[in-house]
Amino acid sequence: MKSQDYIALDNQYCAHNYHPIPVVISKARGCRVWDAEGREYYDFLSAYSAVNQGHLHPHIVEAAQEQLTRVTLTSRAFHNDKMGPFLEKLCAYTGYEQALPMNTGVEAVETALKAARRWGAEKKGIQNGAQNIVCASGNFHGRTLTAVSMSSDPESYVNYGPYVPGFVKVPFGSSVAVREAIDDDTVAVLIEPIQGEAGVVVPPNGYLTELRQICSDAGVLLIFDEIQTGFCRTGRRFAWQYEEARPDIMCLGKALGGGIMPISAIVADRNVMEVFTPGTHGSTFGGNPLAGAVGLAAIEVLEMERLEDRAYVLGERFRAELRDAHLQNTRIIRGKGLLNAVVFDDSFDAFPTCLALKEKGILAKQTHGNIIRFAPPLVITDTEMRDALERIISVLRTA
Ligand code: IF1
Repeated sequence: MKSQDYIALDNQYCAHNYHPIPVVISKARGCRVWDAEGREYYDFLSAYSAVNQGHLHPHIVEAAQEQLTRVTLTSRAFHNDKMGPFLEKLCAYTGYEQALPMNTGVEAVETALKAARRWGAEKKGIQNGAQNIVCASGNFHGRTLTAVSMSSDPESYVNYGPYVPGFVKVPFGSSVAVREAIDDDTVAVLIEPIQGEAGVVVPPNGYLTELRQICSDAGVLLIFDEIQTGFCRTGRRFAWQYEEARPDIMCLGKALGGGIMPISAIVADRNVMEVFTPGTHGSTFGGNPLAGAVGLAAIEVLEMERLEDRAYVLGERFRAELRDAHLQNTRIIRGKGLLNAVVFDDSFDAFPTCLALKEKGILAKQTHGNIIRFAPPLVITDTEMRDALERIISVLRTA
């Protein structure tokens, strides 16, 4: 079959909950993908930062293949011999005492919110039902009813009511607004260190540190959603590590799965994690042995190849070369590490530019109409980056 045949099948049998770029990927390796006709592209989306280690990294594939000959799913009704070593590595890599393994990113967010609400009731004595959590306008935390109840993007929440109560939204980037929103019933503050879907919005320097101090002073939990910014994407292991702002809970996902399968988790110290007692939270697949083997290998790749350093250096070069190109209708070029975005004039529709990028062998996706996110796998080589930049600049020059 040809690409258009696959697209026709998708249109016929899949709900139309996306408007994809018209390309059909049938093979991938590293930072490159190939379509059904064998045409090659650079992947500059990385499945929304879930493929930081590159497509089909040999070390991760080998771990998956080995585990597929042993056992893949046991449920947490029994122990297995892969979850413990995986979570030991995850806790060492993140610097936290414990982890709670789930599957998708939004499940990690839901787990963090449940931990915070229960911590508030049981440790702070807040009346159950009165707990509130401060979040940021422009946030994206997933697609469940709780997550969209926090959203300020109508596309995410319209007609999905009634909404989950207990969230107080404040402008992103203002620590004063967070301090003023906290009251006696506040149990936590939930923030993305860089807002991905909002268009790679980087907060002012010091914002994360101020949030840490405000939460410590007020006795509320600081939760960072590092599902998209985590695991070396922004040039540090985690985006908050550009500052002194260690959160009480980190939500993790995407690249934790090594581009192979959904793996997510929250990490926290025991004083928070102990709110979960047997039977009070769970998941059929959370902590399964295949995820344990894959997640461990995914972290090993980040360490062995020091991908945070690579992301930092290549990201500096990416932004510098785009700025030096003096592209006429791009207003802002922003990001950290290899999580970057080009912001066009407000009225600009970036979808045709994404189509032109595709014709030049670059796969990227716009967010909110006038913003294109550029996020290649962190294993992209210097030569590949140079080639990709030439193609991107040649298209943006005529956008
Ligand atoms: C879509 C983008 C959107 C996330 C953060 C939690 C989750 C995500 C910071 C939930 C997921 C994905 C979801 C996907 C598009 C993509 C995305 F920002 F990455 F581009 F939508 F905003 N926290 N982001 O970014 O993780 O449950 O999906 O594993 O829903 O369209 P998930």
